[in-house]
Amino acid sequence: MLQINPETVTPDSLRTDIEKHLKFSLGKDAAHASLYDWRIALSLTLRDRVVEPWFASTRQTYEGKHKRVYYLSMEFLIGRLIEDVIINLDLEENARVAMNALGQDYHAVVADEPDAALGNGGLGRLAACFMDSLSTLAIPAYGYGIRYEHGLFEQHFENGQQMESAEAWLEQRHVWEFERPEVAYPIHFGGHVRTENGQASWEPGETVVASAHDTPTVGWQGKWANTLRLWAAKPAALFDLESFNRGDYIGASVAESLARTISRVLYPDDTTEVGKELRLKQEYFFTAASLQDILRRFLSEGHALATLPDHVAIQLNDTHPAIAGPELVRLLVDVHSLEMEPAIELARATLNYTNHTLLPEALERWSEGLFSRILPRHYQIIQHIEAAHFERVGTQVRIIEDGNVKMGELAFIMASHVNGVSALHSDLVKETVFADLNALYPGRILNQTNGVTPRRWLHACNPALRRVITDTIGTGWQDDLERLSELEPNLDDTGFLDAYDTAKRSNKQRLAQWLKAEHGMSLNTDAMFDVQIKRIHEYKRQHLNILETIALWNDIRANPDGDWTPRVKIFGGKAAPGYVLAKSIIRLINDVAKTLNQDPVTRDLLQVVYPENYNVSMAELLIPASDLSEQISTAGKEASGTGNMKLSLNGSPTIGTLDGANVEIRDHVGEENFFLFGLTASEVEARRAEHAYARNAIKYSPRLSMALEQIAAGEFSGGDKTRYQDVLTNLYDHDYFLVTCDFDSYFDAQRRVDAAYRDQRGWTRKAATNTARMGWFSSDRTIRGYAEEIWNAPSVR
Ligand code: KOT
Repeated sequence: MLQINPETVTPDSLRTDIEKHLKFSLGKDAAHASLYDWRIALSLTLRDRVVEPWFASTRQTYEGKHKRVYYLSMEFLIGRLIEDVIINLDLEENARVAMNALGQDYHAVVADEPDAALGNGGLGRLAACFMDSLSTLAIPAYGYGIRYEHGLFEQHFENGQQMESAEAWLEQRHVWEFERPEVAYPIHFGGHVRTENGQASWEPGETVVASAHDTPTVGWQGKWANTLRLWAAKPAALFDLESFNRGDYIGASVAESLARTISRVLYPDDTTEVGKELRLKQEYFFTAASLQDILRRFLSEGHALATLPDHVAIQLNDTHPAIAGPELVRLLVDVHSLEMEPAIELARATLNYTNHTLLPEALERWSEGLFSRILPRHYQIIQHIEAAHFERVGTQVRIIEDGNVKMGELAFIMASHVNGVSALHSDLVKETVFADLNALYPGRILNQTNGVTPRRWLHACNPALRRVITDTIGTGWQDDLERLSELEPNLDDTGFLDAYDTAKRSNKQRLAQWLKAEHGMSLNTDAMFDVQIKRIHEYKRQHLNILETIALWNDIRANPDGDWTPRVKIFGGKAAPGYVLAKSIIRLINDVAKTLNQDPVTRDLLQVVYPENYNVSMAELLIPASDLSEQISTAGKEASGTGNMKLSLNGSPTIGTLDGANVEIRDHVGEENFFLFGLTASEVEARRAEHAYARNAIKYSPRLSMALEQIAAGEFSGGDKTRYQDVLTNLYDHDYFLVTCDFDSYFDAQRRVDAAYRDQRGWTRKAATNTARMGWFSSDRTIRGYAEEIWNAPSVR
């Protein structure tokens, strides 16, 4: 394990190297350098300091023949990479001093880096937190994914409506990756399978090349660095010279552009319906490239194939890489000449699968027709896998059924361990989607409750609170987060609570300044900041929040001199571009914001803001400034949540349902520091069976009725009575997510929040107690769980 050489990280050495890079890597002199130039020069300087620990880690893994973990994920939602390096190498202060000495504003330089938005939300951000923890814990690991040319779309609002535009992070120089032109694998699609003497061989119709790009991911204090290897699609033959010579200039580059299409864009759907041919190709593309790479590395170390599971553990991040099962079998049988049955067993012993959602529309299935056309050999192998499974346990559960290939069943059957992402979710996985498979393979399903990296989600994003914590309990909590419990004895200490409160206030001011500068919004920083940040989805119920906002507005207007608790409701999040109802909810929030923020009677008491284009970097500003965390999903629908953990950790108590990891958060922080409301998961199921449950709930709730009637009357849409017809019809007649049934309970919980917040000292104590008791939710704890219970991959430390 490498120790950073302290001489290479002084402000002077940094400054010298920044100037050197500016001159020799960018060809600029300081007088003419732009913000961008300074940022690239600083980044190259920092990158130089990552390379040594990175090499040392790779060397140590090879020499020690350590087991490696491979995390296969369609998404890695990393955000700004410069931050990871600065945080983990502890270079913040020295980099600031160096940049200041060069006449540059350090914060502006860091903020100039575009977010790497190679993910939609929770699933992708979890993968990024896991990479941070794997390196911090010195577990040899590779993340494998796709190097999308365009990450998640950019959102802006026109008349309150979401508009999307292409994101283009790679238009700027991306200095954190190392291109590896020599690491390239052919990836085949289509064609047919020829069988001779019982030997199958795949004669593909189309081939592209997967080309590797490596980003070092350095852990806390730079003692270990793993690799994030992202694949870009390239044509097998760069250019069709024959067509070009014939004068067919467009035809000459068709193959190239078709091939590149595969890694062109991230699909913008988060737990919503997917199922396009290109998506299946993307999934196979990165999975097949990763498996070839894994086997090559494994065989280069001289191991026998039969020992694969002793040296390799592969984790499938949901079913997107579930084709890994049949692909690994294909490589073992067709390329390495193993028999089918032992190949299936070997593959299973190597693979594990994490389920991240129970929502039926997000459970992947491909039509047999499409699947067998794109991957004919894999279709055959899946039939073999299914036959082996029947042989073992009987025919109750099929992989291919009703004309579909079901990826959840495939992933389950081909995994040695299947895990859910919170205690409640894992129980529901056992009781619902995989009840039958759970009975056939008892013990295969286990739980690993999600976590978040405290380096980025406390230390880096919240310097004010970081200082209070370190002043109180000393340093070392960043990689041992349970030490936050040492704050507990200070929870009644006036000095500590004052300092905690001051930190929160300064974070609120920082956010207000940023919102003013970037979005032209003015916030009352004395008000409670009530934050709901996440993808827009019916099950997350942003519409429950906005309905409560309307009802509160009505109450305030009826009694303007009442003892109200001033609030700013802050929303952030994107909707999948094809998700019509989610987009209506966005527009409704913006319409309500416009109306309320103009009301002279109420606007100092209740304000609604919705800055556009929520992303990781915006989350890093919002989370430390939040007073109240909205986690209000329909019970049973949010697999875990991780925003809930980040907010609570940063001193923002939760108002929430008993859903996902909320349940465990409440157990940890204590019920008096959590505002619970709503139906439980089993009550939700029961209520849905009742006749006219939504209309009845509306009828017996005067506040809800009034809010819905105001929307219907066009009160927020300039008299347009039809604008929110879809939202209203949905609530009255379908309300699958029980917004109406939970409304009163939610409204009451919010009034309990109001009362609690008026006792400022009491509130600060609740907030600080949240911080003190959230140590368990570090992704280091989660990764230790995977390492011990799933991967059998110890730290090399
Ligand atoms: C599913 C299909 C396509 C794209 C994304 C998903 C997805 C995302 N499934 N689950 N998630 C979220 O994963 C997070 C990390 O485990 C959870 O905290 C969150 O509850 C899931 O909604």
